[in-house]
Parts: sequence; structure tokens; C-alpha cells
Amino acid sequence: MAINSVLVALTFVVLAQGASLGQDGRLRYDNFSVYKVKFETAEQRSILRKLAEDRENFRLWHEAKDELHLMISPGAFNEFDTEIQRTNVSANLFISNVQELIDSEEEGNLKASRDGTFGWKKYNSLAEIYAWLDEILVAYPVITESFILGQSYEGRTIRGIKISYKSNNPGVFIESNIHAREWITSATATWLINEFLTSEDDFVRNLAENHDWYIVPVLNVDGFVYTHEKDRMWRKTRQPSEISTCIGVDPNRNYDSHWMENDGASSNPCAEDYGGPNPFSEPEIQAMSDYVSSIKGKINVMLAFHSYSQLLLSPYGHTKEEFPPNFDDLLAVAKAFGDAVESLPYGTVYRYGSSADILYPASGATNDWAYNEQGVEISYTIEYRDTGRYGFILPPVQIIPNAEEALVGIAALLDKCEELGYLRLKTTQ
Ligand code: 0X9
Ligand code: ZN
Ligand code: ZN
Repeated sequence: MAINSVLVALTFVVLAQGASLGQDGRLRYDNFSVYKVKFETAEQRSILRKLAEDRENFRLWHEAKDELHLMISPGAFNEFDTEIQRTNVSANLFISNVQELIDSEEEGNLKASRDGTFGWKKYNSLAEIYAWLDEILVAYPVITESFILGQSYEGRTIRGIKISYKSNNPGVFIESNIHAREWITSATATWLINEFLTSEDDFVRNLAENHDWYIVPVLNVDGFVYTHEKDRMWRKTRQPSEISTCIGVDPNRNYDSHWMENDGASSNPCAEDYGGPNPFSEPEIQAMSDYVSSIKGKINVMLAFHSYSQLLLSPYGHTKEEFPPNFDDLLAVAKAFGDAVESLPYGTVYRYGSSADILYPASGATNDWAYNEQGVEISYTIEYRDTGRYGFILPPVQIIPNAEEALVGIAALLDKCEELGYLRLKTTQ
């Protein structure tokens, strides 16, 4: 009930409901605000989550054990206020105008695009990322190899790059941008690719050369293009539903591993965590499964890049009643990542633990599928910066700091894996 009264006054002048369409065909989020809502009981949580299923006026940005981040349309503020008073929870404003953040991000992108070169001072489009990948493949023909996961629902090619300096390296798979609006993930993945190829630093050279890297910078290509061209806040895939007018499935609930168990996903096609009509209903996820299965035995470590929250999440996602057999090792490896990141001058803190335990039950996610069905014993979801100040619209000046943290964190993670014996070549090929 900690709603700022200045904001209450402000909302009276804004009457429009829902996001409006801008001249450029993009959805606008003028005066949409984002609140952190703290809850205590399961009942409060479910009332708040129901609000989010409305979608027009309330959208779920993030959920944790004891709080939800909800984006509120200006016209629905009174309803929100009534609802939080009724459920007796407290709400704190942390973004007052989502469009303002989108505008400044867009301005930066346009400015950086004008000088033509690919870089990490802005967020790149899918076309820019793919054109850059082509340049990289031409410039480093011996150590890089292009691979194709398959085609998206809308017919786009899902591309990856393998970087291998020598034979018999352990394999690390990086899946990035499965959630469309999490732009920091593809920015970080492409920066890592660039470092692995161009850095002259011994620390980076060791990391690059002693592992085989399989990197998919943008898995949810349709959703990603949609966030650039239509709706910055889109999360899911773009395949229409047969039972609803709502579009898309949460691809991180669509893998065939404990699919839809224990409330780990929604069966409502309008929900942000809709699991789909059946496992692998999304061609992007089927493609990922086919490709990873085809190189099974080569992958020692699976890292799925997400944002935001600064978390390292290990299996299980489908239950918090049980923990995987090597859970102690998974914690030790996660701690190595967290300690390394924290030791950088930025002082960024990561928390870690099992997904279901420290976040919420989520079934059918990449890292759980890789762990449960593909025998990848070291398997994490990494939630990058920040903890909510900017959320998904992380300012471009934070791309490189975030990517540096990823680099140092992943290096420490792999060192710990090596020490614990997880980087030995697998024989199950
Ligand atoms: O909910 C998700 O899919 C991830 N969070 S996000 O805010 N990026 O959407 C976290 C998934 C963690 N759970 C499992 N891996 N099971
Ligand atoms: Zn099960
Ligand atoms: Zn995500």
C-alpha cells in the first residue's frame, strides 16, 4: 500500500487504456509503470498472477519467491490500487514511464547504427547480428563453423556458431535470447564470440582455446524481430494458438521434460508462461532439441542466457521437493561464478540455487531438459543484470560491463567444473 501519491495524481490525466500504436507501427508504453509487489501467501500470489493474465493492462515482468514485478497501464492504475489494498500487499514503483526507457534505448541504437559498424554500444537487430556472424565466419574460417538449428515458425533461420581451436576439447553450449525481450542476452553472447576470436589477453585465450563453444545468439528469432519492430516487451514465440486469439508459447516451458508438471507452466494461451498445446509444439524448441541431441556426448556444460535478476539457476525447475544427485557440485560451481563476478570492480552480486527453490516452479525449461534428458550434468539458467531498476530495458552502457561479468563468471565456473571432473570427454558419442 506504499503507492506514491504524486503518481496517483498523475494517472488522472492519462485516460488511455492499453498500449497504443505509434506512427512507426510500434506499440507505445507511454506512462506504463512497473511495480514491485511483495506478497506473503500463496493466495495473494495467485490473485496477483490472475491480474497479469488480463495482459492488456497488467503484464508480468518478473516473478520471484516473494515478489512480482508488474507493468501497469496508466488507465488501470485505480484497479491496481484497489486490488493491492484488497489483497493487503505492498507495492513499490520502480519504473514510472516504460516508454521513456524504450525511447532512450532507441535513440542510442539509431545513433550507433549511423556509424555503421557492429558493436556493443547499442542493441543490434537480428539482421545486424547475422551479417556480423557472416563476417566473423569469413575472417576466422579455420576455428569457426556455422551451424543451423532449423527454421522458426515464421520461416527464419536459427543460426549458431561453433568455435573450436583444437580437437578433444570439452563442449560448452550457450543458448541465448529464447525470451524475445531479453536483449542483453544476445548482446552478451555476441560479445563473448568476439572476445574468443580477437582477445589477446592470456586469460581469455585460455578460456577460448580450451573449450569447444556452441553458441546460438538468438534462439527465438521471430519473437526477437517482433521486439525490434512491433512490441519491445514481447516474450514468447509467434506461433498462433488453435484455441485462443492470444499468440505464442513460452519457449522456456516447451521442452519435453516434466512438461506442465506441478504448476510449472500455464495452460492458458494468453499467459506469459503458457507451456504450449504439447511439448516441442514450437519449431524453434524442436530444432534446438534435434540439434543438441545430434551432438549429445559433446556437451559438458549447458548455459541458457536470460535476464533479469542476477541469478544462477540449476536443476530442478519442476520440483523443490527433490534436488539433483550432484546438487552440491552445482552449488559449488555456481558459487565460483558468483564470487568471480563479485570480485570485479562493479561489485555485482549473483544469487544461486535450484530454480524451483529460489525462484518458482518452472517445468520444461532448457537447462532442466538438458540435465534430465541429455545427460548434461552442469546446466544453468543465467539471469543477467539488473535486479529491476531498468529490467529488460537495460541501458546499452551496461552491455559491456554485463558481458565482462559473464566472461569472468563463466571462466570461474568452468575452472570449478574442471576441478570437479566434469570436463572429461564423454564416451557416449
Ligand atoms: O521464467 C523463466 O523462464 C526464467 N526467468 S525469466 O525472467 N527470464 O523468464 C527462469 C527459469 C528458471 N527455471 C528453470 N530453469 N526451470
Ligand atoms: Zn516428472
Ligand atoms: Zn528469460
